[in-house]
Amino acid sequence: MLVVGAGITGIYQLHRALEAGFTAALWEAGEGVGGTWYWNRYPGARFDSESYTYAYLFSRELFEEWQWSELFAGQPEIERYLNHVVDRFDLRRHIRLGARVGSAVYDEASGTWSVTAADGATTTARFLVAATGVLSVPYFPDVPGRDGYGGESYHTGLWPSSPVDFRNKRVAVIGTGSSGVQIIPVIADEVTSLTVYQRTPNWCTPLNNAPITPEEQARLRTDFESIKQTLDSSMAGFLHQPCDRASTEDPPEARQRFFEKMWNSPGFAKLISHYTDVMLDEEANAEWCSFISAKVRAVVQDPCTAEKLIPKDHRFAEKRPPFVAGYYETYDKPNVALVDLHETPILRMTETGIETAEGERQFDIVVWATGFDFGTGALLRMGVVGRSGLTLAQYWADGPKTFLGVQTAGFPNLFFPGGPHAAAGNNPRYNGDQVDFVTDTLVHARDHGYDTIEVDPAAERRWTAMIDRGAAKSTFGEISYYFGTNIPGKPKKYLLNSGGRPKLFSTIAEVVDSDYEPFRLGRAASPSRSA
Ligand code: N01
Repeated sequence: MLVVGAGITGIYQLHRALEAGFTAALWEAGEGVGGTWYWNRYPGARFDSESYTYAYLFSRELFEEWQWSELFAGQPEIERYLNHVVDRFDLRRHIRLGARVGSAVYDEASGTWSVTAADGATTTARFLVAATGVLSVPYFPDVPGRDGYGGESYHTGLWPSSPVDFRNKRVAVIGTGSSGVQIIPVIADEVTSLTVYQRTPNWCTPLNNAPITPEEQARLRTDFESIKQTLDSSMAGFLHQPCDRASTEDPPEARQRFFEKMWNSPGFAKLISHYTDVMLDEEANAEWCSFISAKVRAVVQDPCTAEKLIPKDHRFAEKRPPFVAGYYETYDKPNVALVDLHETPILRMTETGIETAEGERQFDIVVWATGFDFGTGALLRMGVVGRSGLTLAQYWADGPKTFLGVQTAGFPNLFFPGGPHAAAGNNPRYNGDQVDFVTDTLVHARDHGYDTIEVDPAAERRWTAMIDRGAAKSTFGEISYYFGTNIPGKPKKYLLNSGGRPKLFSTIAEVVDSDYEPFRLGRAASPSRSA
């Protein structure tokens, strides 16, 4: 097996493959392991899922020996953790760094994949597992003159490994998604001036991070089994428990108290443990949004700036909401300015800065916090060619088609856990479920003497239709990058599994019960047949 990508999913896939007795190697484009947590090393990058719920759960010893310092760990600690896992399970000798896959071509006669990296290295694998992630291709908007800008320029998702010196610099940050709102408050005090270029404000609520106390560390170790059980079975892969009532069941004063409780709750509790109607009912959502707006107005002293920071075009959770620490407070600092791109759009980059309708501002550093080509970006850049010369780019020209978000018809022995049609929740939990399924499927094939496996097109059609039907009912709107709408020219298709984790679980159970009926198992150089 060749695994591509040494992020959370790829590392786990490599471990599971070796444990199951496969010969396995992993190629990674970066010069270190960690995937998202290697590339996104910008100041302020951190988890917004609780550290121990995002970490691996396959080894109790690992869980017990690694003590997270904070409820929501920062990027350096996460990168250290992933390096620890790689060494702890003796995976490093199977990993080749600096190997960006540029071509992967299926050979029907042998049932294998020929894989070539950008540096010319080649290998052949029977099974190719692209653990290339969903947020791994940074997006730079096509701003005229971008290449002619002469200052320092960084994308949050491609951050250099040597620290960027922000001291005494005039800095621009473009974009106010989860990455932008993390970096902005962290660099504001270091820089001479910070100008934030915001197109769409987000509903930002506090992350409420805290150190993990020694008592809490001890409790986590004792509770490992119950934590694991909850995380393995919960709908979105979190420990947060759903609320037992709708907002309409509480009188107005009690609602305000509950909103305050939500405001002070950690991270995603604000989605999962909120009133049952807040994500579904427009009025309930609007009342929660009014509560957040009042918080913003109370913090941001300049009323004009406060209004610009309050979303007017989308509900809470219509886009993936970011969680923040000291974000709104940043705009009260005298060296920080907000440029509303709806009022004054960017016209072009100059050699020294950014020109909008209000004129040019000069910068030493421009930070692009402008997001990613979500879901399909990395897979479509891997030069994947399946059976009969069909490219993945051709097959997915109108959007991804998958079964369980792990395989696509016409591309035998290729799997992509953690790719399009994957998680809608705490990613490592969902992606781990997919890795387990892929590994178990390959063990099943091996045990029955098969060496090719390919999903039946009918099963793929059913799964993809289920995703499209569910997308219409999703909390996320078409304004969200989950529909691919942030990338010009990308097909507007829902890129998560709209059936969620329960649908993944129930379909996997059906697959196993039916003896892998939705897959065609075969022997290379022999006609494929249904199992
Ligand atoms: O990217 P985004 P991100 N001119 O796409 C703006 C995860 N994550 O890197 O909204 C000007 O959310 C764009 O504006 P608009 C998390 O899943 C997690 O911030 O399109 N601006 C938007 O403001 C997250 O959702 C953590 O109008 C332009 C921003 O760029 C995902 O990564 C931390 C523009 C892009 O926001 C992506 O977050 C960080 C243009 N032409 C990230 N084009 C955790 O806490 C785009 N923008 C775990």
